[in-house]
Amino acid sequence: MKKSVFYKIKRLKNEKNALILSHFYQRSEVQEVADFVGDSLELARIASEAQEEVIVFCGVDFMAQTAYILSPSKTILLPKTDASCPLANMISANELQSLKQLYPDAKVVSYVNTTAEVKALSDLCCTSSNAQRVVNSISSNSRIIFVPDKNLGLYIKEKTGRDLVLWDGYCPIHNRLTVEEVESAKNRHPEALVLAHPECRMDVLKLADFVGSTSSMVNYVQDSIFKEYIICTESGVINRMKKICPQKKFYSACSNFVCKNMKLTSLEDVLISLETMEPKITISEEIRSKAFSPISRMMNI
Ligand code: CIZ
Repeated sequence: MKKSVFYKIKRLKNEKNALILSHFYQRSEVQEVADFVGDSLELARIASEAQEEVIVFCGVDFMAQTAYILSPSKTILLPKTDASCPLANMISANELQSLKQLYPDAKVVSYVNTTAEVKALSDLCCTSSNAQRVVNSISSNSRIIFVPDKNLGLYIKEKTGRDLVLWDGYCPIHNRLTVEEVESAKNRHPEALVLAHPECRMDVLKLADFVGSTSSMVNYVQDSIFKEYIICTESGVINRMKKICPQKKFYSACSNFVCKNMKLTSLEDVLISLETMEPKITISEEIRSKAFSPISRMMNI
């Protein structure tokens, strides 16, 4: 940990009345300097309820955009503008528009990992922790377009029995985890429970003892009496688990379970962002207000 940078950030944060939010997948030192560490929705909620007018969002672009959509009067800083989510970029607004034309009566549920423009064309948003509830909230007569993650979509399809129209999007990091890798981790750690994120492929999910979002995995390890876990999601979340359960053991399901976009933000970037009050997230009011509706509908479910 670069101590001088860390303390400069803490000082500047107070001077500028800023709040630092970090996603679970960020570098450990960035999680350490943050006021809150969480999933994208928890962080967007914290941002909207915060007294501070400046939010430094350490995550990827769609997360900072979600915070802006909920709190447009605040200054939302994303220290690295090139920190983007490959999954969110797998469907464009034009592609969703074309899909909607094929199924004009369908309701559109878009995963929170989407651009503001895609959210603006959606009826409801969902996260990996509430996708099942969101889908179940839609009348059983309605067809549902679910974008962009096909793995999460297949999992929700199985859980709800609903006939979802899926898109061929995926998180390249979760999607590349194989059954062989999980089985090899299980052989090395026979006492460990397997916790998997629903962005993993179905054959991997079948091997899991628990499937859930990052926050639900963190809550699970905190509440469970088991001592060892194989974690099938981006390895950054293991920092958090070790911090809250230092007596338990956590193993990444494979050797390089790392999202390079999530690891782009360094402590120096956080400091520069606080010094310059840049780069700021902005979204046109037309798109922001349209994107607000599906997020707020989700929050009311
Ligand atoms: O919504 C999030 O924060 C993501 C990307 C994953 C999760 O499961 O929390």
